[in-house]
Amino acid sequence: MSTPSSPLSPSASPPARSPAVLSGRVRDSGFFQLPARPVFDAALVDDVLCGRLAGCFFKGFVDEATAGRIAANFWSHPALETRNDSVPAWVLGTYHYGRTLDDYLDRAAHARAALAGVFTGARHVFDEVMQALAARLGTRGIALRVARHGARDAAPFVMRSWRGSGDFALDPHDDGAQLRQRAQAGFEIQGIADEVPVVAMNICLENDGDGQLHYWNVEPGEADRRAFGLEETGYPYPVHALDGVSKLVVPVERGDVYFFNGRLIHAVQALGAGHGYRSTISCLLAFRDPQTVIYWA
Ligand SMILES: O=C(O)CCC(=O)C(=O)O
Repeated sequence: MSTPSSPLSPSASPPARSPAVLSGRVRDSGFFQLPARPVFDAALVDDVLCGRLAGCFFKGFVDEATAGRIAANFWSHPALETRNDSVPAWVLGTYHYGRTLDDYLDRAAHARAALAGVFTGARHVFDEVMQALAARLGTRGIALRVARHGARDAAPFVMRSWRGSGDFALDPHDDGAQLRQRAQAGFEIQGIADEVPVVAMNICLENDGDGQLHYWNVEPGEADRRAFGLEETGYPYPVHALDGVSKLVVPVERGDVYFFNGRLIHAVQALGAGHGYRSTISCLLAFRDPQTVIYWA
């Protein structure tokens, strides 16, 4: 998640006459679950990618020493950036949201060395997750690869620490709208069909506050987003528009790796007064076609 800052980017402000309540697709209780497991299980992630399950958490995937080392590498990295826009965060690497395609791909190429640097002296936990998932998908003849545009690769992941100061460190949003940004026409993620889950993957390296994941059982479609003026951003939905929508609130702890269908509205709770940081490595994944899953940040 990130924020548009250029004139090419859409406005994140809802129109004056946005409806009181957000409408969208509501799922049954068999789907709308975020089970937690003690051991990584790529079969569950496969279920999320295929739309059989909303999401899943794997507790303690990253040991304390590794998490601490990656977090330290993040905070001391010379390429660490502070965002002061409507999605305040510290960021290492880049993201496609709100950028023109050329700008994003240039940044992705430049970010590669910085991203490798976060694993100095530590397990490469991102590769571990992707290799386990690739092995699982491979048994079904499905390839897993980074998204691309011609010969240029997308950013494989981004590391960030949210620092919003209201009720949420990251406001309610959906991850589907960003596949429709006009400034990225032709990027292969734009070919992902509307009914295909867009799966957010997060690895939590530190969280010394609240920072729970709030996950609402509503998936806005294009018309629902349009009613709030959020066609290309999916961000931010006003909290009052989610009144009465059923919601899961799930603790996120250092060491967790978790996946969820980002087409449903979600947010990150504020850390709470006096608390420090909640830092994650993150990317999005989706079936591009029946034989290929792609990922990008
Ligand atoms: O940090 C999280 O748990 C969720 C992040 C998120 O919603 C996003 O990047 O769009």
